[in-house]
Amino acid sequence: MINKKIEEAINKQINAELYSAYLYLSMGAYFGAMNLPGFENWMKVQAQEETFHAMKFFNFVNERGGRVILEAIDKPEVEWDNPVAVFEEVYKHEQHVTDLINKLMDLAIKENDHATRVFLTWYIDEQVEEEANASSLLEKLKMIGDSKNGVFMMDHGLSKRVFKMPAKEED
Ligand code: OFO
Repeated sequence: MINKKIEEAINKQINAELYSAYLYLSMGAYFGAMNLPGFENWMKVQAQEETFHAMKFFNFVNERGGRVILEAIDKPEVEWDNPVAVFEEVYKHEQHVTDLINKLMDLAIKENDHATRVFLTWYIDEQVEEEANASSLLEKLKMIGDSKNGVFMMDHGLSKRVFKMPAKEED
């Protein structure tokens, strides 16, 4: 049986992950309107990953005999000044999510909840990757600067991204 404090904290994190999905979908819509379908695709795949993160927490709460409570999701921003501004926000947002996951881990340790502690290590690793991806795309965009050619090349590269279910979750 899951402890109430942990259940509440995970329910909040489910909302944060779904907000992340919503934010990235909004960024995808922004890129779609800019005629950058590769960037749009990257954001849509990112939104799928965030939904997966939320569902992994959702299933964990259920498995441990807890109750998932879904709250309203905040409205995300809809406009940015340019692609660099978008990826600055992605990077900042992922650092914020890392902080949330670290706080969840602190709570699991404080509450002696070993199952949650072990479960959260997946998210700790995932956040290292999330921050690295955001930071590397941000750096690339900064290097490209005002070159339209560079942005179109990058757009082509990002159009190849597909959502992959993490191997352990497939069966
Ligand atoms: Fe769920 O990792 Fe991004 O936000």
